[in-house]
Amino acid sequence: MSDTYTPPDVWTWETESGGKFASTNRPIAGATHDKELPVGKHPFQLYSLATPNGVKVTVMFEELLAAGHHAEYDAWRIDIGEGDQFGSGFVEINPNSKIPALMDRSGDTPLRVFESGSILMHLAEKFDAFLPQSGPERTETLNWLFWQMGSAPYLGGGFGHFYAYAPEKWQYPIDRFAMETKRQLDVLDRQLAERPYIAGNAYSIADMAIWPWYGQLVLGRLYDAATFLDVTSYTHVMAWAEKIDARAAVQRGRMVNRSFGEPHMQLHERHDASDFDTRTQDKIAPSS
Ligand SMILES: N[C@@H](CCC(=O)N[C@@H](CS)C(=O)NCC(=O)O)C(=O)O
Repeated sequence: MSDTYTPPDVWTWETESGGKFASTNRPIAGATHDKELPVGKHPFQLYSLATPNGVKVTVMFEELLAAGHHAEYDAWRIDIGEGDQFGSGFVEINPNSKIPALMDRSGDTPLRVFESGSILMHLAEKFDAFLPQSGPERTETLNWLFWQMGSAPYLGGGFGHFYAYAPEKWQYPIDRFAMETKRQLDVLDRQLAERPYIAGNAYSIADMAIWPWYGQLVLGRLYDAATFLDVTSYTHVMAWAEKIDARAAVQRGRMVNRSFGEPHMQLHERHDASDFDTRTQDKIAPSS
């Protein structure tokens, strides 16, 4: 990394920084173009993409449905590579222009919910599921939910960015964020050595928040970094990740709003439970 850069007195936005996603990065908030969002027939309208933050919420919906709750939802795909998150309709729901964003239309007045942790809490409280109503178990679940919200940016925006997406490999940031990512994995490993799920004996929104990042990391699905980070040494995280991965609702949740990977795993939009059988990309756009 060059050691000759001297920051100017005032930073100005002059050039693209390079690297993946550079073309959509901007130093200003707000909409770049007018675009209304579609609205489907169900009480919950989700606007998202199958990144780890998006998967948290689609897993929650599929878990709620699997548990018998009336949590039917329409899931619309927001292509963040194309800048859909800067459309006027999306920005009205999430002024931070990031997926996932939810419109809860189940009440008299539509309610916007953004930030994946806020969405998980909102749904958990609405359906009284995957989050104890009170007591130490509730506090512990929220401890880990908020741990994830604060920690994952070091994994994604820090380690993932410099290891996989930056235009060049620079040792300083990779070392810094690999160290922090491994420390976080060790935090989880020690926690999971003592209990089956993150917050105790019950599967909860804390697992749903943490698994898409740290579970998928140790399963080798994030940044192709499993060997580099020696993930198999975190044996309790590995066992927990595999256990969660085997859940049918998790397998369905991973497919929703997904537009990469194997065609049979991609369900671009989800409007009905039957879509998993009939509307995956291998079925609606079979390669010839
Ligand atoms: N703290 C937010 C983070 C959401 C987030 O970073 N979403 C990313 C995809 S994983 C995104 O929409 N990026 C688009 C952009 O930065 O323009 C949450 O948990 O909901």
